[in-house]
Amino acid sequence: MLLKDKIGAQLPEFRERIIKLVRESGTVKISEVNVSQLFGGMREVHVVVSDISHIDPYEGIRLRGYTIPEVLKELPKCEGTDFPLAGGLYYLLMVGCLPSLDEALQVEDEWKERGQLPDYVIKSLQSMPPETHPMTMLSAAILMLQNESIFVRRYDAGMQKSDYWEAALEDSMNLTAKLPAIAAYIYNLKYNSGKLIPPNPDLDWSANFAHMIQKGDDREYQDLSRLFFVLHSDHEGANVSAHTTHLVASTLSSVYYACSAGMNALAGPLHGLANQECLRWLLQVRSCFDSFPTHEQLEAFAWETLRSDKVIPGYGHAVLRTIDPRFTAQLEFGKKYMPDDELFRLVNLVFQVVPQVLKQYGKVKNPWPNVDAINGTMQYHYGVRQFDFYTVLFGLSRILGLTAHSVWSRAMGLPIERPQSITTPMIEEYVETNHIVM
Ligand code: CMX
Repeated sequence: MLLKDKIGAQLPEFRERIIKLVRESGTVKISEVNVSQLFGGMREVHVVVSDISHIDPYEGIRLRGYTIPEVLKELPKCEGTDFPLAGGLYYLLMVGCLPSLDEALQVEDEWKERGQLPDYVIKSLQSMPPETHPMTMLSAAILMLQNESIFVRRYDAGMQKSDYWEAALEDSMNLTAKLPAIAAYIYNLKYNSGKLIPPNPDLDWSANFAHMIQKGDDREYQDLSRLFFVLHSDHEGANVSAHTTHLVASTLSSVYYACSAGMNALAGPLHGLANQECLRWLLQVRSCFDSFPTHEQLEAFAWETLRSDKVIPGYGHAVLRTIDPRFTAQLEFGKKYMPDDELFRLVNLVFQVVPQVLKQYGKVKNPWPNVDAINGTMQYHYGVRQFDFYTVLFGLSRILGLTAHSVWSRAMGLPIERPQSITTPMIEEYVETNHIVM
């Protein structure tokens, strides 16, 4: 397999670098933690190593060193579209450098060979109550695939530690190959014909998802899928879903167990679910006014939201301190393909108004839009209007990053993660005995 060969070729030198770092500089301090950070969600504490991506607060995400505009420009595309192949993106995340078109297509072909869904997954999804949240279905489907784990089989047969990453890669390829069909089937079961639509072998991973939810004829929606899946693929290694996945996989649970856990984290309203909350908020704004709101009306509505002790979804970020470039990329798409769409115009107006309101509000560290401020609007325009499904789209994309982190964690031989907790009296005592003014 191409990815196996490419990763394998880097490993001897990479492992040497880590051994040298730990041997020669093992006691050098990288990060410290203070009392506010302990009670404040460990913001800015470096807790995990990952080379897949990194967020610069003022520039946004870099995937293997490339900014979002660079990734969109440089990754290979298939004929007839300006948007990258997910196979090329996966190569970039896994291998660390840009692939050729041929290499990107090899990953796509590998996915096609591994995409078949086991019958028991289909039947289990069918048996779930119709009101089940689609994220529950996604997480459950991934968990069920654990049954297929090559890692588990090889581990039980006595696999050596230095080979763990290869088995994790096999599982990752199988899981990522199957996930578009799973996500599409969840969509069809809940909101469409209920049909299991087979993938079209002539289409790439992203466009195939569009095809399997019966939007394959819409070239613009195919392109939006290609864009969306690149933009949401990774957001460094310590966000909640990535860190959850990493933590679970550090016990040598398989990629399936770990990614299912990661999806459960993504399902929270402060993380991936903000997607659906944001569109709900925009629709509330629209329904509140007889005609398109003015600047002043929207400003008053935003204040109303804040006064009722709610957050304005799609704005703010734990790490970013600038406009999310993933928001900007979709804004550009919207300007080109849906400039007159009413919700899209509303997204633009909110973008003009809300940052100023949040700045006046005072306590928000980042008043700028994150990617969720626009995601739902794009989908809504093309008729994917079931907003509880939006986090599944996010999860389908994020699986690329989660699995890349997992493979590399095993390749680096990282141990089980086990930080330590501390009690409140212990902190009080520590502060007291060190005569630190509280
Ligand atoms: N509207 C209102 N208040 C907000 C806010 C927003 N959009 N963003 C932050 N705040 C508030 C916080 O709730 C916090 O209030 P308290 O001190 O009363 O608890 C205060 O401002 C400071 O928060 P912060 O340090 O700026 O932000 P956090 O790192 O604590 O939280 C995030 C980050 C994303 C959870 C927060 O900005 C938020 O809730 N935004 C809206 C939901 C959203 O868009 N989530 C998607 C994020 C993308 C992702 O990671 O998936």
